[in-house]
Amino acid sequence: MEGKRPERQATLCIVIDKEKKKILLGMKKRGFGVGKYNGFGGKVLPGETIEEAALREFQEESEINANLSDLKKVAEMDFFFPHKQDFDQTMHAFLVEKWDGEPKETEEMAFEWFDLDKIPYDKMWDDDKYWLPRVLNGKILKAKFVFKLEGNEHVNAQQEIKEVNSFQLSTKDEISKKM
Ligand code: 6OG
Repeated sequence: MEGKRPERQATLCIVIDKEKKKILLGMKKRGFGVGKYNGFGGKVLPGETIEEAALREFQEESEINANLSDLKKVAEMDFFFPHKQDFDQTMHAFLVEKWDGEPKETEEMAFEWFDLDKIPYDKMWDDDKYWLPRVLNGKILKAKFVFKLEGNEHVNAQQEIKEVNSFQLSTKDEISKKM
């Protein structure tokens, strides 16, 4: 997986209730990916580590509390949109299996719990069906997805996924170099 990586860094937290075998997804009411089910996340801001941004965005969007130590990084994915390069971004995905409180609908997100075997991939980003099942099976992944436009939809045109052993925590220095 060589080559230039996106400058923009984004996060995604995926909440799993292991006991009930359910996943919590939000329907995005505005912004990038509106109308799609997804986990919770957004852009990394200057001065934040990726993990800090992941926790902040998660709490802002879901109003659920979690601790940094309960975020487990499970994937790092580079998304490329050759037809709209402004959208290019690296997304850092985390699993959250321990949290406090109930999700509350916010201005940005409405919520739904889905059985793990009934994840609505047809209403999610086109890449999710490739990586999320593997992450839910305990794999840790590095991936690259290239999208193309079909009508109004960004569809996956090309992909590369590889398994890794783990990720190191990010540092502020490493991120500020990219901003
Ligand atoms: P704002 O820029 O609106 O946050 N995101 C994606 N998530 C998935 N599952 N697949 C993609 O494929 C995605 N591209 C972006 C990152 C955007 C949120 O959407 C995620 C952020 O959590 C292309 O603040």
